[in-house]
Amino acid sequence: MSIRTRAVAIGAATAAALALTAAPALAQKNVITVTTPKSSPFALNGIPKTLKAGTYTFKYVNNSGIGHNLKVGSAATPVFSSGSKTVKVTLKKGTVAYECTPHKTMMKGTIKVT
Ligand SMILES: [Cu+2]
Repeated sequence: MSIRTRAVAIGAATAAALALTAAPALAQKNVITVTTPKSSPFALNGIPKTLKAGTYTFKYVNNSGIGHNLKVGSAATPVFSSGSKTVKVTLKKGTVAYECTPHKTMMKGTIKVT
C-alpha cells in the first residue's frame, strides 16, 4: 500500500467512525413498516430479506380486517384486525424467523441478520 493509498484508507476509516458516532440521531432508521393490505389479506409486506444486527422497531399495519399479529424472533404484537401495533426486537447475527402466529403455515419467513 502506498502512503497515499494508506492516507485515503485512514480517511475512510475516520469517516466511518464519525458515521457511527452520529448513528443514535438516526435511530428512526431502525423502524421497519410491515403491512397487510386489504387487497392481499394474508401478506406480510415490507420485511427485508437481510438486516444488520441491531435493535429494530417493527411497525405492523394491518388493513385486512382479519386478526393477525407479527412475531419476529421471540417478540410479538398482540393479534389485531385493524390499525397498527409495534414490536421492538434486538436481532443478532444468524437467521431470524417471523410469522403471524394464527396463520403461521402461510404467513411466515426468515430474515438473514448479518
Ligand atoms: Cu394472520
